[in-house]
Amino acid sequence: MESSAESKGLLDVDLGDFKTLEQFIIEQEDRFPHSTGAFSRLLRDISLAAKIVNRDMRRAGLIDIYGDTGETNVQGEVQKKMDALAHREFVLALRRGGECCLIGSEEHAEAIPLSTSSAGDGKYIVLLDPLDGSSNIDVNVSVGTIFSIYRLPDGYDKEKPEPDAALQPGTQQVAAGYVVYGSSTMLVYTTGSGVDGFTLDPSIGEFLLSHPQIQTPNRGGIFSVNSGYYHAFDEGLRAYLDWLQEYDPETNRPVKTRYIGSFVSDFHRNLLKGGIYMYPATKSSPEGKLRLMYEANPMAFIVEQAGGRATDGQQRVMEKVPHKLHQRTPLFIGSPDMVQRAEAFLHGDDERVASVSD
Ligand code: AHM
Ligand code: MG
Repeated sequence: MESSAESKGLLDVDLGDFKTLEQFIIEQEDRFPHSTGAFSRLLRDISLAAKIVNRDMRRAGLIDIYGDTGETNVQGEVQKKMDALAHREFVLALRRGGECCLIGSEEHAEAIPLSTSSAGDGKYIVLLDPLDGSSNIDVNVSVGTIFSIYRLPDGYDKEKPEPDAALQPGTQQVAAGYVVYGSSTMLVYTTGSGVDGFTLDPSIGEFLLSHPQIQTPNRGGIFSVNSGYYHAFDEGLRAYLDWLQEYDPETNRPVKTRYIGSFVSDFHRNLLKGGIYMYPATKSSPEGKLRLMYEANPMAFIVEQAGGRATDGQQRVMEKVPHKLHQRTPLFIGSPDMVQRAEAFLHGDDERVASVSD
């Protein structure tokens, strides 16, 4: 006799054949015969910390972790309890794992050397924003973690790495990723062979491959910027924002605005749907707001691997030579045609503006 599941066609749906993040990483690693497994273990440590942060966040309203710590971080920004907690979880997981010898975190003034344990090789540097968008956390808006991974360069001692070992251009990244704690929790990362996305299945506590080989559309219908600062933007950018909002159905304008104010969430949506995210320089913040090393560079690596583009308005973000850990940068990132048009407007180049296809 036909079961009710069969009669509803449920068994045609593939409910179980998912690959876990760990299986995926091991498969990738098998492609490199000389790999030691250190990188796989490092990603495992990061994903473990992400699960712990996720767990705490899901209960944040029930336990006393909303609100501020009463401290300001190195950026002079009010530190949220969740910022401090997320920072701690990532540092603990990386220290325990032993594959990372130096951590740079938004929540700590200096890069933190980790004494490498016998557990691991300690040859990687991890730069991270443990909880991006945390000003949104008390009101239940999606936030995220951003991470960027480098190798410890030759000439540095992994037992005592100098903090400047972290100051490498984004082109040197070995991997980069983010976790978005949204309506579901997703981990998205690249090692330079495309971008893969994993969704956390809370019932089994595993990230499962749900978005293989993400490609961002060449153009999209969304722009994301804090337009409250419109009058602080330079002329070229204001012209671009005006252009996006003109009525011209033939070129699919006006373009919709979506701005959560949580970079990971804005970026994730635009990556999947197509769009541009901008955090430009303003008169009072000529370097913009976002941090080069653990916000802009990792997202630039991801977007480029997904077919997109990232610039500071003058140059490719990943080619910028960093001079300090908490350096800021203006950022224009997303679908390639949209970013190219933004660049043309920023340069006041009418010919280039006209040459970008709609
Ligand atoms: P944070 O790392 O301290 O959370 O700051 C970065 C955040 C981004 O997530 C977000 O896109 C931006 O700051 C929002 O800034 P603003 O409120 O100026 O628009
Ligand atoms: Mg941030």
